[in-house]
Amino acid sequence: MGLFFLDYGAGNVQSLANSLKKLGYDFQWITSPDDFHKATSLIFPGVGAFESAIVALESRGLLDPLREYIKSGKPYFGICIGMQVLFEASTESPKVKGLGIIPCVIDLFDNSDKAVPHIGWNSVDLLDSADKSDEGLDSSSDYYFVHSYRAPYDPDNNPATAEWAHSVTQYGQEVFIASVRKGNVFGAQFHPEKSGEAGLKIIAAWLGESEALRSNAPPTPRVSRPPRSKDGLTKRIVACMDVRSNDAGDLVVTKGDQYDVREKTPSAPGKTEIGGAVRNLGKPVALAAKYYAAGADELCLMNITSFRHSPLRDQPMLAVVRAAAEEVFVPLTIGGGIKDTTDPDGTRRSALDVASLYFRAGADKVSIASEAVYAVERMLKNGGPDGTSAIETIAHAYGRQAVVVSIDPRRVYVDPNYDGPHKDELILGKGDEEGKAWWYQCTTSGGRENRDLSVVQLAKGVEKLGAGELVLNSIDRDGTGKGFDIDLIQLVRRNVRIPMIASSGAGTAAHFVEVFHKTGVEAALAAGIFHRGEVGIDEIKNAVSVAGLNARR
Ligand code: 1PR
Repeated sequence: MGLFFLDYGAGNVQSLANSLKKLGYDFQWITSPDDFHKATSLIFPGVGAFESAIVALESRGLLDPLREYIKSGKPYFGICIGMQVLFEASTESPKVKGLGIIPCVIDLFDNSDKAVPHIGWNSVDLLDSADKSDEGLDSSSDYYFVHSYRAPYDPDNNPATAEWAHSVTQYGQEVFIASVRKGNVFGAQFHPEKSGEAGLKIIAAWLGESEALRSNAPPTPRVSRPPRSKDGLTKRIVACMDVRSNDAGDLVVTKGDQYDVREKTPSAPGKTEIGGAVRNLGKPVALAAKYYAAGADELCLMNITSFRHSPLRDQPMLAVVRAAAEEVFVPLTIGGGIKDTTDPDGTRRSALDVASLYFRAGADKVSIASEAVYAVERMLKNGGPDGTSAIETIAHAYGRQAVVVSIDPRRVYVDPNYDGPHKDELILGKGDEEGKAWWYQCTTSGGRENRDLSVVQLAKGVEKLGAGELVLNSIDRDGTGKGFDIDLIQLVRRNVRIPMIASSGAGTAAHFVEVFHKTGVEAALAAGIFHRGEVGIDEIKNAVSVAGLNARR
């Protein structure tokens, strides 16, 4: 079978390649217009921005051959942007046009009642169709979505588009098209390659379906599907691995207390290192595979190693990402060192180049910490964004959903009558902390440097620059097991509309329920309790479900 992949040069196509490898299929890349003639099946796994995809296809002379291929009746499977390009256009990029095969314009989610982008695991409702093909989709499974723009499902006003709808999903009070299917065309807004075993089943079903079975059954009239009181988006449980080289030079997963990753006693008598040896909690790839099997909804690998000065020197970390991406089929975020760098041979690499290396290795999102602080400081000084920051350049190429900002704030205790510049963000302690007052200061370099920027200034600033999501750490709570810093998380939640991952301090399953109930964050992350085997991911999901919240099934 001539199975081909269309890669327009942006987006993480590696994940899908890994899925096919796992399922035992070989494929080739479309590199020139002629390849479309050789293809008997085509998958277009687009991730990122609509305009980047269309412009890249056009500049490589691939847009018209793609349209011809689809019209020829040969099997096509578009994922995310690979589905969206089938539409007329997207309000994301008014200057470019889509293929115009589906008569509808893709539009932005409304963020007045929910965080946008829509990131996470959501359920789908399969619609009845004349040919009865479910394409391996299952209404009792959840699938991974990551997008800000969607095709509305509106059979009353746009029946021609609704005819294409194969399944729908609800986010907030909006019902949108989750998959399309007609004749030789199948498309999914979600990412089967990142949707665990349920997603692999879809890919396997599509690859296994013979061409003869791709019927041209008459379109089925669609009925409206009014929004239900609650959508199916699940609260994500994220496992984070801080990775660095230990004193023997091996990359290990480590974990600090308030960001100090060394044992409290020296590694050997007479050793002169400050503190003891770097804590070694296991091998990154083995732990990633373990957390995937245990049901983690998402994984983070934070590169906190000391040699992340250049991508060339970062080959061991890239190898870790590559190997982890072959084992896990849920989203993988890579952080640490996403900035402009210079290789030892003098080659300059932009933050976008560095991020691209990670995306190519299998990362789905990159996480930026120190550079995000500097970018917001620059923006505040210059009075606006200038388009050059890592956040802006990476979001432009890969879409804002691929850019996470990791925030490392620390409490600054002040007099309760404090009247300084951060007085509007002052927290007055309650309970055990009665009588104390503090604000949250941003830091860089893993908490080593304090900056004159508050957590609210940073969060609002990176949202403006185009970040798609926040990981909100707390240096004070990190590794303590005392629970998430609810005051901090509520403060930031009130000030931004992008999704947030609460981090630092988880000690029990009840802490997850507390943070979801009290702050409404979309996801919560832990490290130490997982590495030490103290709390299971299933135990947390169970507690979340019992508390009446959605957890991935
Ligand atoms: O500044 O863009 O190069 O990114 C560096 C990244 O590395 C930042 O995201 C920063 O948070 C992280 N980092 C740097 N130094 C450390 C360290 O520990 N010495 N790790 C570090 C931060 C915090 C979380 C941790 C949670 C949950 N680790 O990642 O996983 O606090 O822990 P817990 O559940 O055990 O409480 P740049």
